[in-house]
Amino acid sequence: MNQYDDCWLRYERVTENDRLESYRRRCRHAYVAEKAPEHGAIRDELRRALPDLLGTEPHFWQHPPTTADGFLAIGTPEDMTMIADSVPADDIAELSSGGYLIRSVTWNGLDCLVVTATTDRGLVYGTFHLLRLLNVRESIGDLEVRQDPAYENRLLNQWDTPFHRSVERGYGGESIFDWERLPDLRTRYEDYARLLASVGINGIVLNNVNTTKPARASANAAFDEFEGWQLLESRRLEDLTGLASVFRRYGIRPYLSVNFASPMLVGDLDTADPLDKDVQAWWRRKADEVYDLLPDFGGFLVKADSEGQPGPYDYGRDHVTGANAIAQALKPHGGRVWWRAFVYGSHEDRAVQAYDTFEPLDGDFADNVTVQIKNGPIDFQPREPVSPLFGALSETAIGMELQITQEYTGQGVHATYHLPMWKEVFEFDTHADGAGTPVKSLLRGDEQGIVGVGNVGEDYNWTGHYLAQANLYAFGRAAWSPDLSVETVTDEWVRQTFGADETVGDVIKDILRRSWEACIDYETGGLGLLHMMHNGEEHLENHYYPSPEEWPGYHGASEDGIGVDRTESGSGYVAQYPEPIADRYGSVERCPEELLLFFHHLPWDHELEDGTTVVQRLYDNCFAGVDEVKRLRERWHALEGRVDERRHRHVAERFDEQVSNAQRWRDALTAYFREYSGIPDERGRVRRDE
Ligand code: GCW
Repeated sequence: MNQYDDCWLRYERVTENDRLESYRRRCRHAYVAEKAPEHGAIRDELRRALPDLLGTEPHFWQHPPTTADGFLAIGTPEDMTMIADSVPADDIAELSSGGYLIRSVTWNGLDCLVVTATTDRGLVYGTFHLLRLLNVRESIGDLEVRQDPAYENRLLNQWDTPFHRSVERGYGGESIFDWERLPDLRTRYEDYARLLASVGINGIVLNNVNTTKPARASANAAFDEFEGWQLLESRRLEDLTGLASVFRRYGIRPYLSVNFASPMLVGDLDTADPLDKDVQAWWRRKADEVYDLLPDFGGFLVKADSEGQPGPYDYGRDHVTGANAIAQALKPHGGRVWWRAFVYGSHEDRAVQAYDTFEPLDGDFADNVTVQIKNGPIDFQPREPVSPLFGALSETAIGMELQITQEYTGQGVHATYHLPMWKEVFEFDTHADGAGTPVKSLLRGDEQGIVGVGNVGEDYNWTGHYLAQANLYAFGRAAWSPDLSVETVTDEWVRQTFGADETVGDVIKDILRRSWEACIDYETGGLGLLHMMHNGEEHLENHYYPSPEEWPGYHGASEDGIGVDRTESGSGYVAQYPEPIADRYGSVERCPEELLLFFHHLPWDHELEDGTTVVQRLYDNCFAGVDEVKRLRERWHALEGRVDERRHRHVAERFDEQVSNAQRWRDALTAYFREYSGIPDERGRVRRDE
């Protein structure tokens, strides 16, 4: 990675003298365990970071140094007696797997720093945490950091399409995985593993959940021949071993998306019926083979009976039967099936489907099945209510799927920061266990966790847009600790990525903080409308441009009003929530304004709380969104000369495109609302579409 494109892992020379001196005293000499692959990764990271930060090569000692000023010691107490001697066993014993402790200690009269954990992976996280502290110039003279991840599973889902180098909904360029050349490795794999481990991600699903060509016409011709299921073939699995070992050094376990019909596609059976004994035996043999090659394999991710992917319905079976047939094969190896709840069905209102399908199955899934649920009931829209499945599946392990990539939020062009949205989701009170049961409290435990659909690709800056790197960073940090505030995470990212200049930091934080609401305003009008996107033929147009006329079912515009009635008189979706949520959303008066038209179909001139009509608010919000983006662009422009030219120009150009696209959204939406409602904008800004 070069200095512009190493995202937040930039190690710039410490110029503040007192800091430099104290960092050198404790970190120039290092005593690091040497037993596990993770220890090698730790040493490599120190070798990269310390010369850049401190201006001197680290000296690695084979035994605890006695002549140095002080030193950095990294290992478990079992690895090194120096650590066992300097940190009381009880302090370490309580750490969870993945947790770590960083402590300033005095040892043999020397000022030392200890990074310790109960697992090697914890040491990796602790090392990156320490480097983060150095990167943002924190004092380390009196450190006492204790961290345990909130969730056991913090997974990245790559929607990379093997053998075609493309990434479904990826806007950062082609897939970084060069499947044809495996087992050959690229240094980019290691850099990617470093980025992921530095924010605590511990598993990666290497391929797209769409493992066969969807039955519906694909929006991108390049997807038309993909055959992701082939990764389960023996020769392909063998090719994966080297790639897996790169990730293993960073504590990241490999996973694969598999096709439900694999026994027929990969094997030579003539059925994939989950109740068929040969099918079950086939899955067992395949799982044995996978674990033989990849001992730390995490499990299979399955998209079944959704968007053309095969599934148990093909055999008249339900999702439990389908998932459990695969889970039994992974069970002896400690592997897990991640079974997606993103399904369609007979319901006219798509929002109803996931709950309607999965809630009746609660309690029947095998204990090594995790049901993976998107944050909202539709599909990663700029804003949706939280899926009612959170809280409804009390007897089922669940995972929450978030989208890091900006499929519906401006793709690789718009600056749209997802953390504020995720934070809202984490904090949403499901009332599952009475008041005070936020989503974030429902995902703990060994079987559960957080999943993010990734946003990296071959682009030199990884994510297509420099500011989109923040979404990847924030995902990892939020999956590690959903309690961290938006302010804290954003501040960490900005300081590491753009340095210590406070003006720069403040502006970028402000841009990020405001970007999501701005996007909601110009892409939806902000009252809970969604999916007014163009489903264009061109890959990069798909879900990018406005096209409210294309999917009227999603927003319900008609001459008499707008919005979708999801109350009892409509699709009944609101009843999937427990009280008092159902009551709140079901009432026009009490429903929060930002979701009003998601739940209610209302007359265009319906008056909102402050007396403004629905249509006027939609107009106003669309205009406000554009005005906001223009302001954010100005703020960025003012950083010229304070941010390096390369990144400044890149983001400035993106902002120009974003402003013009936001205007296009505004004009298309407001003209559409004007046309249907017949009500002019009070402020005379909206023209009728001729
Ligand atoms: O929203 C849709 C996306 C598809 C995606 C699907 C899913 C991977 O537009 O590209 O397919 O969701 O989540 O399975």
